[in-house]
Amino acid sequence: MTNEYIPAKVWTEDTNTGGTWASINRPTSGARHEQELPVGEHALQLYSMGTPNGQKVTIMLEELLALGVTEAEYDAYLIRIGDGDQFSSGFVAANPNSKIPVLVDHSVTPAINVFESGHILLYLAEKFGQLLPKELAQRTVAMNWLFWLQGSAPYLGGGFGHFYAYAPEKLEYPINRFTMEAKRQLDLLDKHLAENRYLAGDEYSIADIATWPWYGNLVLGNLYNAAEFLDVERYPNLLRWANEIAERDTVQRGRIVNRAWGEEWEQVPERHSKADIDQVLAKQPK
Ligand SMILES: N[C@@H](CCC(=O)N[C@@H](CS)C(=O)NCC(=O)O)C(=O)O
Repeated sequence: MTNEYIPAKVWTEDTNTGGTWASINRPTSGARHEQELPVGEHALQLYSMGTPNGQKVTIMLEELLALGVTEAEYDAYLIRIGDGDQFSSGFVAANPNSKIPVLVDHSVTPAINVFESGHILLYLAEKFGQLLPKELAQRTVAMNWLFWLQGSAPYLGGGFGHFYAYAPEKLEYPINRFTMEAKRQLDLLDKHLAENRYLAGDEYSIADIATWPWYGNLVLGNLYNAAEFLDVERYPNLLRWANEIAERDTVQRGRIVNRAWGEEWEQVPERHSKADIDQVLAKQPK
């Protein structure tokens, strides 16, 4: 391996790295343009995009609705991160970190802004008393895996996925480094799921809802087109779990919200009522 790059004494912004996300990246935070966020009729307002981090929250909201929690009705607005919508003054006021998803809860005054997808899941689980085991030991297992996911997925997305799928050049060193870590994570999940139906044992929880959009989608071939490269057949327990969760009606509904790419029957850019998803799913070939 050769390396002709010698870092400058001080890094400056004029370095153009190229690649899919280069045009929106800057080394500063804060709003870049003035624009308020739209607000719909429901108490819960979600500003997101159907990436794995976005899917976590829309799957959670669909799970809550399926459990009969009518207060979980929500409006979901599409934030086009490639166009820089996350840098509007309205979005930054709700989430100064400028990353989807962000949830605004208008059921209380003043409204509460909730950012970080793992925290949004916990906020909703606690608010509605659902999808988080009540008993301390099992709740702790669920929280272990929820925190694990939040800490681990960036190695999969920002590490493996970035260098395998998005970087302008295929670079051997980072692809090897992050493939090693991604496969270690897959092996860890596979071993845990050999002994457990769900991440927190026998109870489906926010730990599964956080993890499926990343590792479930990955092994099912829905993320980075990397299932063959990662030889996912080596993780049968993880595949069993991924397939079982993929079959849930709630997951099939939640995964297509705030999505504006792919097949016609998997695109619900905005969601304001149950019918918005029903109409799109009805187009799916039988
Ligand atoms: N730790 C955050 C990560 C959120 C995140 O990385 N969101 C990405 C899309 S998946 C994003 O908004 N990227 C836009 C940008 O980086 O400007 C969470 O879990 O909510």
